[in-house]
Amino acid sequence: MSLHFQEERESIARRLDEICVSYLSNLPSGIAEAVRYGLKSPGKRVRPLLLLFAYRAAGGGGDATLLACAPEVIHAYSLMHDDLPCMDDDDMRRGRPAVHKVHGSRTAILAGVSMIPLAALLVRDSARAMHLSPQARASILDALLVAGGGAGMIGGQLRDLAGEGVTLSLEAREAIHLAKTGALIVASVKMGALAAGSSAVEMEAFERYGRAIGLAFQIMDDVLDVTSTTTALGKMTGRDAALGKSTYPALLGVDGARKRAQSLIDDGLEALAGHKLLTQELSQVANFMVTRTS
Ligand code: GRG
Repeated sequence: MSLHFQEERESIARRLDEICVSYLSNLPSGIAEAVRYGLKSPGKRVRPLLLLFAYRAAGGGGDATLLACAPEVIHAYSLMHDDLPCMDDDDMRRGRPAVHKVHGSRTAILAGVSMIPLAALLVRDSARAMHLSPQARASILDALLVAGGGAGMIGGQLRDLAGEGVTLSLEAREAIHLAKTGALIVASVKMGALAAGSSAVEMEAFERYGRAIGLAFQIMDDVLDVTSTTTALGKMTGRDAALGKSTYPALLGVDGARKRAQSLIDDGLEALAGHKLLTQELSQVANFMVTRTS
């Protein structure tokens, strides 16, 4: 994993620790353990970083780390469910046994479901601590819940599963990526911008950036599934081919997929630059998304 953004990752890790202490006490201990295991395993924390960096780029000056953990909680639950035998059936995640391999499938399902209201509670409490208006709080919650629902991540996952063993067009694959992975990435960027009080025009630029880098991120995920190893990636590789998925590398070749991802990153950066919203952080995190090795 890259050493970029170490300070921000540490502040997110501290917040995740606090969340595990303060928010899990009313769950049965077995479920709380599974949530802790899934949440604190070593992820890249791309979504919280994007939220924090968008917040700062939009002029936010407060502490947005608690809010930044909300999309990470939704992301962590989606990984726990994605790995289940009835979904992608993966034994390894983030270099460790998947949650269901340690805690069992029933506990992994219940723990994952408990993380959806947990994310909403984090939005409620962080909005209060940041003194956000009721309107801003409602828009932030809306962005997160819509992205995590049928029009976003869940719908994308369903269409991804339905696409196994079926030859899809590039457009169909792009729509799946944008929903399954892109929606939560766009939401993270938008949540940061909304918390900082961005105008409608700025929100459009942030959204274009989020869509471009979200799609590029999933394209590179598919590339790494072909080019990396299980040890380097911390999860099983070669899964897409085994499941018969029409991925970008399958449709464009590895080089073609990489070029497409890079041109999306360029487009995302241009969208922000056009509105004087492009910071070094947002540029670096976008580039990290296509150069990462795990
Ligand atoms: C079963 C109710 C129910 C819902 C399932 C499983 C699911 C909904 C959705 C999964 C969608 C999914 C897993 C999308 C993420 C794809 C992706 C790029 C994952 C890897 O993200 P990284 O690289 O991972 O940011 P780290 O480990 O760094 O956090």
